[in-house]
Amino acid sequence: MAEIGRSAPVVEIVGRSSSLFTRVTTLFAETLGLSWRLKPLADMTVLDADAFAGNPALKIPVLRIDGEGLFGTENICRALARQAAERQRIEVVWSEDLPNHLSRNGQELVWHCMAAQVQLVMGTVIGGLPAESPFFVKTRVGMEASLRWLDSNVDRIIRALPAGRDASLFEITLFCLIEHLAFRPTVPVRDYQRLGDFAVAFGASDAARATAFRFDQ
Ligand SMILES: N[C@@H](CCC(=O)N[C@@H](CS)C(=O)NCC(=O)O)C(=O)O
Repeated sequence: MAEIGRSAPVVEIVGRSSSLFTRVTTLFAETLGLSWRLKPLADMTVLDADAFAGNPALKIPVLRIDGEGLFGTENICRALARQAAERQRIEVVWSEDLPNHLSRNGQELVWHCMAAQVQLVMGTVIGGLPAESPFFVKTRVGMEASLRWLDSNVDRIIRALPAGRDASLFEITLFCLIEHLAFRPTVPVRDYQRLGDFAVAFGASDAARATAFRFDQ
């Protein structure tokens, strides 16, 4: 990847440094050389949309941009990429650029596992609901099968990504998922050798280190 310079204007993301979806956006911003700051949401359990920067779904992250809140991680990443592209040419690989059904399935399963991880954390860890409930058992079974699938296919998917990219949504979402499973364990990850290798290699970048999960916000 080419060296990307750092921008002057600061991008504000409402979220938490412990949040899986927030990390995708901060890692995106960092990778694309944008100066960003996190406006922490103090309590994920509040029911007031104002606390979530106006997001009625009560979800983070939200990007504050043009005097408005932009909801949804992929929307935010695209807005960040547009901002970065105003300064220099960048190559980002989005879902529509994935070259085959294998890689499109891979992106779908990453998004699925991310949503499942949020359900497990919000339900069993923060909500204190029983982990043996059939709802959470099915969530874990589906997630583990998806992780096995990703472990078997990650190398082929990454090999098929366009060369010369500055970033890909697939790699950034997958990396954040694998790291979050280690940070907030819900299903065991030690058996996924290829995913582990990918996360170690991807996590060596300055951008990954600068956005590490933390419990303090
Ligand atoms: N579709 C949303 C999902 C975001 C999401 O699930 N965020 C989690 C934090 S990682 C959240 O807000 N959880 C609070 C909750 O589910 O109540 C997006 O793409 O941003």
